[in-house]
Amino acid sequence: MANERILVIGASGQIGVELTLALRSVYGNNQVVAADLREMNPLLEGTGPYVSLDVMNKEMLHVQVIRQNITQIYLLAAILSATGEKNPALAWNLNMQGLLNVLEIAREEKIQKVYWPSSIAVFGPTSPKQHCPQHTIIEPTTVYGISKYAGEFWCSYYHQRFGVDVRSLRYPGLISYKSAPGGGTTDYAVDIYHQALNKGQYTCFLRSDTQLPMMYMPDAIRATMELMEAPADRIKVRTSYNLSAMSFSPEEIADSIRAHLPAFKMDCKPDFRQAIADSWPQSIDDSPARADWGWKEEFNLASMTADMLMQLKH
Ligand code: NAD
Ligand code: AKB
Repeated sequence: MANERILVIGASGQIGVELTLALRSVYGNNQVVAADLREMNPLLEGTGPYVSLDVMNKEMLHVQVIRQNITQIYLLAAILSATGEKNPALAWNLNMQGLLNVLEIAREEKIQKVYWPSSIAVFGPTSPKQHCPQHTIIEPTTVYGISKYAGEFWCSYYHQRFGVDVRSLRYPGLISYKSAPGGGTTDYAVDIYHQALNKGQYTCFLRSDTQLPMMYMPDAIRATMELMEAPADRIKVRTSYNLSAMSFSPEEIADSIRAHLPAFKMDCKPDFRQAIADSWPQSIDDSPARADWGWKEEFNLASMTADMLMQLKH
C-alpha cells in the first residue's frame, strides 16, 4: 500500500475533492496526486501534490503518469447530464476521449487499477422504474447516459482484452456539503439544503413528486474505496455495478428539512431537467454489489438531512 501512487483526474469537482482527501488519509498525502483542468479546490490546499492537467491531452497525461510513477488512476473528469444536454458534442468528446486516453495509457504503462464512475443515467425510459436491476433493458436518451453506457463497455473491453483492472460504479445522485455539484439533474438535492438555511425557501427545477435514486457522499466515497480494495476475483461485473442507498422526491426531502426547519417553504418550476429525470429509474436494485463485495449503505434520508444541516450550519 505504501508504494501506491494514485492520480485523481477531476480532483477539484464534487466527488474529486472528497475522494482525494479520503485516499490521502489511507495512502498518505504525498502518494495521491490531485489533477484538474481548473484551479485547485481550496479544500485541497496544503493537503498534497496538485498538477494542472487536461485529460484530453493524451501526451501530457502520459508524461504525468510516468513522471509521477502512477500505479492507480481515478478518472472523474466528465460533463454531467444537464450540461451535456446543452452541449452534446462537448459531452461526448470529453466523456469518451478522456476515458479512452486513460484506458490506453493504463494498458501501455501496466497501471495496476483504474476507477471510472458510471451513473444511473445509463438507464432510459424503457428500463424498469422500480428496483431497476443490474442487467435489464438499457436505452439511454441523454448524451450523458449514452456516453456512460458506451464507457462501461470500453472498461469491460480493456479488462477482457488487455487485462486492465478497471472498476466502476453506477452512482445515483450524490449529495454533499463540501464541494458543489457540477451540472447534473440531481443537483437540486444539494442546493435545497443551502437555500433552506440561507433563505428559508427553495424553488425546485423538478416536479415535487419526482422520485430519484440518491446517496450521501460519505457512502459514495466508502463504496468507491471498498470496490477498489476488494480482491480482483470478487469483482464479477466489469461494466459497472448498480449502487443504491435511498430514493426520494423533492417533496420528501423538503419534509425531511421541515423536521429541523418547520418554516421552510418549497415551490416547483420544472425546466428541461424534468425530462431527464423522468427518463431515469426511481429506484435501483444493487444486489450484485451487495453479494460480490459486501456493499451496504449507512445513510437514509433522515440521517443525511440531519448531518447536512448540521455540517452546513458550521
Ligand atoms: P464535477 O463536474 O463536479 O467534477 C468534474 C471535474 O472534472 C471538474 O473539477 C472539472 O474541472 C474537471 N474536468 C473537466 N474537464 C476536464 C479535463 N478535460 N481535464 C481534467 N479535468 C477536467 O463532477 P462530479 O460530480 O465530481 O462527477 C465525477 C464523476 O462521477 C463523473 O464521471 C460523473 O459522471 C460521475 N457521477 C457523478 C454523480 C454525482 O451526483 N455527482 C453521479 C453519477 C456519476
Ligand atoms: C446527474 O444528475 O447528471 C448526476 C448523475 C446521476 O449522474 N448526478
